Amino acid sequence: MRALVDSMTGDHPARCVLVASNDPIAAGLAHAAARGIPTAAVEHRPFQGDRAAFEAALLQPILAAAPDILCLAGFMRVLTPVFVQRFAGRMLNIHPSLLPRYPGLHTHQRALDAGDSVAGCTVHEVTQVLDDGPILGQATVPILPGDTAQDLADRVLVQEHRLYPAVLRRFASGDKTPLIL
Ligand code: NHR
Repeated sequence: MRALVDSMTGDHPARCVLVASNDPIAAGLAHAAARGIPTAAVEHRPFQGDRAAFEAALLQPILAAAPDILCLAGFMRVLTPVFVQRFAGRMLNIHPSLLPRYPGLHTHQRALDAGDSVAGCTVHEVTQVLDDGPILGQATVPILPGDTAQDLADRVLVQEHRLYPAVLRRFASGDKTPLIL
Protein backbone atom coordinates (compact mmCIF):
# COMPACT_ATOMS: atom_id res chain seq x y z
CA MET A 1 0.00 0.00 0.00
CA ARG A 2 2.77 2.36 1.01
CA ALA A 3 4.72 1.66 -2.19
CA LEU A 4 1.59 2.42 -4.22
CA VAL A 5 0.80 5.65 -2.40
CA ASP A 6 4.37 6.88 -2.64
CA SER A 7 4.54 6.09 -6.38
CA MET A 8 1.66 8.38 -7.31
CA THR A 9 3.56 11.64 -7.78
CA GLY A 10 4.90 13.69 -10.67
CA ASP A 11 3.85 12.42 -14.12
CA HIS A 12 2.01 9.40 -12.67
CA PRO A 13 -1.48 9.23 -14.25
CA ALA A 14 -3.17 8.52 -10.88
CA ARG A 15 -3.45 10.10 -7.46
CA CYS A 16 -4.52 8.36 -4.26
CA VAL A 17 -7.94 9.65 -3.12
CA LEU A 18 -8.49 7.29 -0.16
CA VAL A 19 -6.74 4.65 1.94
CA ALA A 20 -9.27 2.35 3.60
CA SER A 21 -8.66 -0.58 5.93
CA ASN A 22 -10.68 -3.06 7.98
CA ASP A 23 -8.01 -2.66 10.70
CA PRO A 24 -8.12 0.70 12.52
CA ILE A 25 -4.49 0.38 13.64
CA ALA A 26 -3.12 -0.56 10.21
CA ALA A 27 0.16 1.32 9.69
CA GLY A 28 -0.93 2.29 6.19
CA LEU A 29 -3.66 4.54 7.58
CA ALA A 30 -1.16 6.67 9.52
CA HIS A 31 1.19 6.71 6.54
CA ALA A 32 -1.57 8.03 4.29
CA ALA A 33 -2.85 10.52 6.83
CA ALA A 34 0.67 11.93 7.26
CA ARG A 35 0.65 12.61 3.51
CA GLY A 36 -2.71 14.36 3.58
CA ILE A 37 -4.59 11.46 2.00
CA PRO A 38 -8.12 10.80 3.31
CA THR A 39 -8.42 7.57 5.29
CA ALA A 40 -11.22 5.32 6.48
CA ALA A 41 -11.26 2.40 8.90
CA VAL A 42 -14.23 0.03 8.78
CA GLU A 43 -13.85 -2.98 11.05
CA HIS A 44 -15.40 -6.22 9.85
CA ARG A 45 -15.71 -7.83 13.28
CA PRO A 46 -18.84 -5.98 14.48
CA PHE A 47 -20.64 -7.32 11.41
CA GLN A 48 -20.10 -10.89 12.66
CA GLY A 49 -19.75 -12.59 9.31
CA ASP A 50 -22.39 -10.52 7.52
CA ARG A 51 -20.18 -9.74 4.55
CA ALA A 52 -22.83 -7.75 2.71
CA ALA A 53 -23.36 -5.44 5.69
CA PHE A 54 -19.60 -4.98 6.17
CA GLU A 55 -19.21 -4.11 2.50
CA ALA A 56 -22.12 -1.67 2.61
CA ALA A 57 -20.30 0.17 5.41
CA LEU A 58 -16.97 0.00 3.57
CA LEU A 59 -18.61 1.29 0.43
CA GLN A 60 -19.65 4.60 2.00
CA PRO A 61 -16.20 6.22 2.23
CA ILE A 62 -15.24 4.66 -1.10
CA LEU A 63 -18.23 6.17 -2.89
CA ALA A 64 -17.52 9.51 -1.22
CA ALA A 65 -13.96 9.40 -2.60
CA ALA A 66 -15.23 8.30 -6.04
CA PRO A 67 -12.10 6.40 -7.15
CA ASP A 68 -11.66 5.22 -10.74
CA ILE A 69 -9.47 2.33 -9.60
CA LEU A 70 -9.41 0.23 -6.40
CA CYS A 71 -6.22 -1.51 -5.28
CA LEU A 72 -6.34 -4.28 -2.70
CA ALA A 73 -3.08 -4.56 -0.79
CA GLY A 74 -3.04 -7.08 2.02
CA PHE A 75 -6.83 -6.92 2.13
CA MET A 76 -7.89 -10.24 3.63
CA ARG A 77 -11.70 -10.21 3.45
CA VAL A 78 -13.24 -12.12 0.57
CA LEU A 79 -15.47 -9.69 -1.37
CA THR A 80 -19.01 -10.63 -2.42
CA PRO A 81 -20.13 -10.64 -6.06
CA VAL A 82 -22.15 -7.46 -5.47
CA PHE A 83 -19.06 -5.51 -4.39
CA VAL A 84 -16.87 -7.02 -7.11
CA GLN A 85 -19.45 -6.24 -9.82
CA ARG A 86 -19.60 -2.61 -8.81
CA PHE A 87 -15.88 -2.20 -9.51
CA ALA A 88 -15.58 -4.74 -12.32
CA GLY A 89 -12.54 -4.14 -14.48
CA ARG A 90 -11.11 -1.51 -12.15
CA MET A 91 -10.17 -3.40 -8.99
CA LEU A 92 -6.65 -4.85 -8.66
CA ASN A 93 -5.03 -7.19 -6.15
CA ILE A 94 -1.49 -8.38 -5.56
CA HIS A 95 -1.20 -12.01 -4.58
CA PRO A 96 1.99 -13.62 -3.26
CA SER A 97 2.31 -16.46 -5.77
CA LEU A 98 2.77 -17.00 -9.47
CA LEU A 99 -0.90 -17.42 -10.33
CA PRO A 100 -2.52 -19.68 -11.46
CA ARG A 101 -0.36 -21.57 -8.94
CA TYR A 102 -1.49 -21.27 -5.29
CA PRO A 103 -4.60 -19.14 -5.15
CA GLY A 104 -5.76 -18.62 -1.56
CA LEU A 105 -3.69 -18.65 1.61
CA HIS A 106 -0.28 -19.99 2.78
CA THR A 107 1.23 -19.62 -0.68
CA HIS A 108 4.90 -19.66 0.36
CA GLN A 109 4.64 -22.86 2.38
CA ARG A 110 2.75 -24.49 -0.46
CA ALA A 111 5.49 -23.52 -2.96
CA LEU A 112 8.14 -24.96 -0.61
CA ASP A 113 6.14 -28.15 -0.03
CA ALA A 114 5.79 -28.61 -3.80
CA GLY A 115 9.58 -28.37 -4.23
CA ASP A 116 9.30 -25.38 -6.58
CA SER A 117 12.52 -23.57 -7.56
CA VAL A 118 10.83 -20.25 -8.34
CA ALA A 119 8.18 -18.24 -6.54
CA GLY A 120 6.83 -14.74 -6.99
CA CYS A 121 3.85 -12.46 -6.98
CA THR A 122 1.00 -11.58 -9.32
CA VAL A 123 -1.10 -8.47 -9.84
CA HIS A 124 -4.51 -9.42 -11.20
CA GLU A 125 -7.94 -7.96 -11.74
CA VAL A 126 -10.33 -8.94 -8.95
CA THR A 127 -13.27 -11.04 -10.12
CA GLN A 128 -15.84 -13.09 -8.23
CA VAL A 129 -13.53 -16.09 -8.26
CA LEU A 130 -10.76 -15.74 -5.68
CA ASP A 131 -7.32 -14.90 -7.07
CA ASP A 132 -8.51 -15.71 -10.56
CA GLY A 133 -8.94 -12.51 -12.62
CA PRO A 134 -6.87 -11.50 -15.68
CA ILE A 135 -3.16 -11.30 -14.87
CA LEU A 136 -1.70 -7.78 -15.20
CA GLY A 137 1.85 -8.51 -14.06
CA GLN A 138 4.19 -10.99 -12.42
CA ALA A 139 7.61 -10.91 -10.80
CA THR A 140 9.66 -13.97 -9.89
CA VAL A 141 12.23 -14.79 -7.22
CA PRO A 142 14.38 -17.90 -6.75
CA ILE A 143 13.63 -20.40 -4.00
CA LEU A 144 16.94 -21.17 -2.29
CA PRO A 145 17.96 -24.32 -0.41
CA GLY A 146 16.94 -24.07 3.24
CA ASP A 147 14.39 -21.31 2.67
CA THR A 148 11.63 -21.05 5.24
CA ALA A 149 8.22 -19.69 4.34
CA GLN A 150 9.24 -16.44 6.06
CA ASP A 151 12.47 -16.19 4.01
CA LEU A 152 10.43 -16.59 0.87
CA ALA A 153 7.76 -14.14 2.01
CA ASP A 154 10.45 -11.52 2.66
CA ARG A 155 12.06 -12.08 -0.75
CA VAL A 156 8.72 -11.94 -2.57
CA LEU A 157 7.65 -8.79 -0.68
CA VAL A 158 10.60 -6.85 -2.14
CA GLN A 159 9.26 -7.73 -5.60
CA GLU A 160 5.67 -6.91 -4.61
CA HIS A 161 6.81 -3.39 -3.83
CA ARG A 162 8.38 -3.08 -7.31
CA LEU A 163 5.68 -4.84 -9.29
CA TYR A 164 2.47 -3.31 -7.96
CA PRO A 165 3.41 0.35 -8.55
CA ALA A 166 4.72 -0.52 -12.02
CA VAL A 167 1.49 -2.32 -12.93
CA LEU A 168 -0.74 0.41 -11.47
CA ARG A 169 1.07 3.07 -13.50
CA ARG A 170 0.40 1.13 -16.71
CA PHE A 171 -3.16 0.22 -15.76
CA ALA A 172 -4.01 3.84 -14.92
CA SER A 173 -2.81 4.87 -18.38
CA GLY A 174 -5.07 2.23 -19.98
CA ASP A 175 -2.49 -0.52 -20.55
CA LYS A 176 -3.74 -3.93 -19.41
CA THR A 177 -1.06 -6.00 -21.13
CA PRO A 178 0.81 -8.16 -18.59
CA LEU A 179 4.06 -6.78 -17.20
CA ILE A 180 6.67 -9.45 -16.50
CA LEU A 181 9.48 -8.36 -14.18
N1 NHR B 1 -12.42 -11.06 -3.27
C1 NHR B 1 -12.76 -11.53 -4.47
N2 NHR B 1 -14.07 -11.60 -4.76
N3 NHR B 1 -11.88 -11.93 -5.41
C2 NHR B 1 -10.56 -11.89 -5.13
O1 NHR B 1 -9.71 -12.28 -6.08
C3 NHR B 1 -10.11 -11.40 -3.87
C4 NHR B 1 -11.09 -10.99 -2.94
C5 NHR B 1 -10.71 -10.53 -1.67
C6 NHR B 1 -9.38 -10.50 -1.32
C7 NHR B 1 -6.98 -10.98 -1.81
C8 NHR B 1 -6.56 -12.48 -1.68
C9 NHR B 1 -5.05 -12.60 -1.58
O2 NHR B 1 -4.30 -11.80 -2.14
C10 NHR B 1 -8.42 -10.93 -2.24
C11 NHR B 1 -8.78 -11.37 -3.52
C12 NHR B 1 -8.14 -13.29 1.66
C13 NHR B 1 -8.69 -14.55 1.44
C14 NHR B 1 -9.47 -15.27 2.52
O3 NHR B 1 -9.68 -16.45 2.43
C15 NHR B 1 -8.49 -15.11 0.19
C16 NHR B 1 -7.79 -14.44 -0.82
C17 NHR B 1 -7.29 -13.18 -0.58
C18 NHR B 1 -7.45 -12.60 0.66
N4 NHR B 1 -9.95 -14.53 3.56
C19 NHR B 1 -10.69 -15.06 4.71
C20 NHR B 1 -12.17 -14.61 4.69
O4 NHR B 1 -12.96 -15.31 5.34
C21 NHR B 1 -10.09 -14.56 6.00
C22 NHR B 1 -8.67 -14.99 6.14
C23 NHR B 1 -7.94 -14.27 7.28
O5 NHR B 1 -8.49 -13.34 7.86
O6 NHR B 1 -6.76 -14.66 7.52
O7 NHR B 1 -12.50 -13.58 4.10
O8 NHR B 1 -4.57 -13.61 -1.02
